[in-house]
Amino acid sequence: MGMFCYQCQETAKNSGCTIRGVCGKLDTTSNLQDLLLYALEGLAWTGAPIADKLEARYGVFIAKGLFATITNANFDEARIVALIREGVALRDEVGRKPGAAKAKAPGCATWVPPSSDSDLGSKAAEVGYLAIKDEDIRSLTGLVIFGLKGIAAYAEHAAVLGKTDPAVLSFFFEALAAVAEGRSKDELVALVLKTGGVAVQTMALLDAANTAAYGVPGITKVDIGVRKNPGILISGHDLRDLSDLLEQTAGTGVDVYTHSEMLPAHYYPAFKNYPHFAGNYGGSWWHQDKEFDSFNGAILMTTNCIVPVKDGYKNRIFTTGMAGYPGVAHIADRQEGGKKDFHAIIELAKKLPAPTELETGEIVGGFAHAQVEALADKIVAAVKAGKITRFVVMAGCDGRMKSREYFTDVAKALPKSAVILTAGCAKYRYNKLGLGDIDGIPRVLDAGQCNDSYSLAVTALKLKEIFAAKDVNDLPISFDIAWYEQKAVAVLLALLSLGFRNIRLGPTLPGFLSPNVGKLIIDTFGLKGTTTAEEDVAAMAVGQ
Ligand code: SF4
Ligand code: SF3
Repeated sequence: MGMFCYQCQETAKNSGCTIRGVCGKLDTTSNLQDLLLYALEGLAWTGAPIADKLEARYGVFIAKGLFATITNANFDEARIVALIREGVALRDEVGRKPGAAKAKAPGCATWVPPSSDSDLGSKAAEVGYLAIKDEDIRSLTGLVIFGLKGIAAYAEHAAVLGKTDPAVLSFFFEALAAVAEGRSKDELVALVLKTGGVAVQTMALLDAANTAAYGVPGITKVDIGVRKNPGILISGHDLRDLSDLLEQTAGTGVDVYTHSEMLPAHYYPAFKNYPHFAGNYGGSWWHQDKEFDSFNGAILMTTNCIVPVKDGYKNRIFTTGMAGYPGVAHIADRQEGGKKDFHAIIELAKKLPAPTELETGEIVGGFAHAQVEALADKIVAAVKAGKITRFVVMAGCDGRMKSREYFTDVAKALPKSAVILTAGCAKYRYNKLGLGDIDGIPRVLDAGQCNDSYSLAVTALKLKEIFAAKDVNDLPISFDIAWYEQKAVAVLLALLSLGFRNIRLGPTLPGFLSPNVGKLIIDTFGLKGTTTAEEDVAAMAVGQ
């Protein structure tokens, strides 16, 4: 049948997956995801003229729909089909009022889906990225859409905690309506920049939502060993799911462990009150095929990254929220104001053996902006004394490619006077190396999940203030970012919009950047690809 997807760093030959995703996504699933995007564009175009008057649920639905198409979030075609049909129904419910806009309705605004689900996929070839013939327009459109997907994930997490920002929700309508109508290169460049600004706003919203709900993260030691009780391993980014699960597992004899992107949950005061919140098990997302096996207990995926599920744990893994995988039990959404019902996973966990030990020891994290500010005096003194000579922001994602060993090599090769600021699952490339501390300040400061890259930007801006620097780029800060999926695209656009320049991005530059668009970004923002650890560490030492 064929497909085309080039949204992530592992895309085939850094140009596009065309037969089956490197991530395991089938061509049929990929095409349905393209069609979901088309349905969301239809809803966005129809609602755009009245976006600021629409109930928040329409914008939140767009966020959910976009979130479902993020790399490694949802492989379940039945769920994608249901979202397509709901998107079209919401579009028709909103209805564009006559005279609301002079523009001719694009196809997505009038498309009537066939009644049979099996006929849906064939439409995809007409609406996928390759339908845009000009490669620069396609590239810029991709940048907007992929950035928007990342924003959508963060907006959805905030919405789950009861926080929405009308400006962010309106932007989903504005941006997708623009994509539906088609724009010139210049207009798309402006839209890309605006997407970065909205990404900042959304991460700030989520930061506020998380801290309002669960407190301000602080320095925390997290156990990486195991206990003797049966356990549930929770992964992904959704803190409210964790909160409900911790509450419902209390006193059941089942411990709760985090995996991958859920590790930073340990830094929040609200979760420290649970004695059965045992620690973190294993590493980043792509190790799950082996680590879920040896965990022995039940597993809960709240968001991406889920990878093709192995038989060894197929019967003890559950998805919830926007995550999905065919044949895997899915835990339904909570009712308004209620809690999710984790009864089934808890009952299963009780019958399963305790986890097999992978390692012992502790890792330290919790350096979100408030905690770093609390340490500001110490940090400033270390900088003034020449004990800290450089901060290297190494936030982002992890991934399977061998070339990502680069990030471990950089961490090892940096001078002992360099402090690494991190967030996201990229941290697993160096957070267990034992890189030591500088006057009690750990050399790896983990701010949290990928969305907490916002915290790193706030920290950098705070340092600018403290050192009375004219430009944030005059500070001794270098950026060496690992990217993989579309949240990292949102984070990158956010950093560019905040004025950070000369960012290194690896292990490859995005395959969706056409030569012209790539050159534009390189020339305008000084973006560069990673080379070798030795070369890049030497360049960063002299501020390049
Ligand atoms: Fe390929 Fe990445 Fe798309 Fe998966 S998400 S199909 S690996 S480009
Ligand atoms: Fe990771 Fe999937 Fe990007 Fe949230 S868990 S950073 S890849």
